[in-house]
Amino acid sequence: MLNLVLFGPPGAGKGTQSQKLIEKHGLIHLSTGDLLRGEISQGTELGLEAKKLMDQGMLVPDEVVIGMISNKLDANKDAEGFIFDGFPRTVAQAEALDNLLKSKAAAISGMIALEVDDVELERRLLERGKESGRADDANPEVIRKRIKEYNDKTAPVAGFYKNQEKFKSINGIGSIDQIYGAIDAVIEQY
Ligand code: B4P
Repeated sequence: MLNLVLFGPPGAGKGTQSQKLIEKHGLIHLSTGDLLRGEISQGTELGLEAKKLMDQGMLVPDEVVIGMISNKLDANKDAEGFIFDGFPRTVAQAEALDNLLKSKAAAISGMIALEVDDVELERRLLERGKESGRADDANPEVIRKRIKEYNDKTAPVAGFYKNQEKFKSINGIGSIDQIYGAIDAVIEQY
């Protein structure tokens, strides 16, 4: 099984690159951001609670996203592998993911981190916000809050995978195809 964590700050290109990777490698794409937006659009209780936090640029509680991922793993028992996009976002989520995979005799193959500076992140997200209708992309203050949440709570997740010698970082600035090529070169080594 190939189980990849695509890592990076908001707007780094995780969702964009995931789309290209699933086409080539036949993996199941698990984006907690997409799953949460699905709950919001269906108007579920979970979605209503998550929306309040997401609109302020804050992370949703660990137990909510861990539960969603656990359900998706159970629903895709025969998958050849997964791309985890936007998950894990805290060390507690990373520990939970390791345990979930262990219980299925599987493990993370590696984490690939996309490195992009804050100025470029803000530019990309504001650009997307003009068309996406996403409240969290429309407001520079909310974008800065998301980047702060990333630095405070998510950046330490890199250390978790470095300790397991599963961490690789890539320059996330350049054309989408260039970056995809660099990611694919890392995947070839797994
Ligand atoms: P996500 O949906 O994960 O949102 P994101 O980080 O903004 O997405 P991503 O990084 O994939 O965007 P992409 O680069 O593809 O999360 C949203 C919210 O959900 C979080 O703030 C949080 O509240 C909540 N949440 C999600 N998961 C959670 C978890 N595990 N725990 C707790 N809370 C959670 O795209 C950005 C833009 O850049 C696009 O417009 C794209 O076209 C553009 N772009 C991409 N690559 C480019 C390139 N190379 N050059 C120029 N532009 C590029």
